[in-house]
Amino acid sequence: MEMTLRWYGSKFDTVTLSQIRQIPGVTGVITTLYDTKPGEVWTRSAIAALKDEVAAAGLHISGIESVNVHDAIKAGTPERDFYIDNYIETLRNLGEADIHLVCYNFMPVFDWTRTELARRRPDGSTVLAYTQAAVDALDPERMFNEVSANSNGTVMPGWEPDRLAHVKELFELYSTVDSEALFANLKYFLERIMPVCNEYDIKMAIHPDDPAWPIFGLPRIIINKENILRMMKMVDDVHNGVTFCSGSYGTNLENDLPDMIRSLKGRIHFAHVRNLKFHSPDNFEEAAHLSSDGSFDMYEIMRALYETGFSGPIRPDHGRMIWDEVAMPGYGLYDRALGAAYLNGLWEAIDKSHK
Ligand code: DNO
Repeated sequence: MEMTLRWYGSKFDTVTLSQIRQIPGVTGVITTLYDTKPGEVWTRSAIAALKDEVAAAGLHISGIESVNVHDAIKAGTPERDFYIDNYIETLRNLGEADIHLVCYNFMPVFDWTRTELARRRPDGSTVLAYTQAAVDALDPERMFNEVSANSNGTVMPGWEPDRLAHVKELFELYSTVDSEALFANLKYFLERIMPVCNEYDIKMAIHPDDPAWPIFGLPRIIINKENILRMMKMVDDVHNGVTFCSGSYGTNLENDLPDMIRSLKGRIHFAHVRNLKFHSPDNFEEAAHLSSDGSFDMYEIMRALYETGFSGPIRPDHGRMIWDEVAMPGYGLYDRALGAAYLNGLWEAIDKSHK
């Protein structure tokens, strides 16, 4: 595996490349062209500039998170072929730039969803948290407003203000899309992009839906072992793979995370590893990465990745806000750096115990 950190680009991130360079064991970044909209083609010159900037800091691009999928593709509207052609062109341009990993998601309307961006924990840190009761009490528009108002002046991925303007239309777009239709639209998309992925050896890594169940009446399909195996089989190509995100699949306590990792052997191309602390099955918060701080056995998660021969990039995921840092919720420097060090420690111990 390669330890990496997510970086949103110098215009958007409070964390700098030179800070990332000093986290022990971190050699790459997972990045994006954050100001491109879903459906826009990523130009070769923009990709080259991003690559050069990262290289100048002594790091490299380990993968892209995300090339976002336009809602026309997810909803399967007549315009989808136009947007898929654009997506293919972006993939080709990334492949030409020697970039071989793309994380994306297939969640209708919303990306990941939390109901609190700064829940205080006993140690004084603040974390992202979720309660189903809060989602049930909110309408999506208010949710967008609250997220924008509480993101410390940053733009949260998936909660870009210009999406708010269209939230009603977006809901309308999906009014006839149930989970079977969403599966079919995903299959259509994957079948069309697989040739370019094969040509350039680009591994597509779908991110799970977070939380791993339908919200606001919208279908969600990348939620459990059964569905993800169905997806792997429906387009059975190694380039159709997975971002294994412990914090997203882990929102549903019925998901046995190490077992899921083992059953996806060879198809996990990217891993987000973080811990959650549950108060009840529908009230949880994002803990420090350590097993002892949350509800998951992080050693078993790392061991399953190790023993299935996982060789892709891994990144610590949402961190707590600690030491008075002001940053995008979940994406400060300090706690993610602690997370990277902890995950590297687990990996070293697992590696040595296997030798
Ligand atoms: C949240 C992230 C997600 C993820 C997308 C992938 O912190 O893990 O926003 O990047 O779902 O497209």
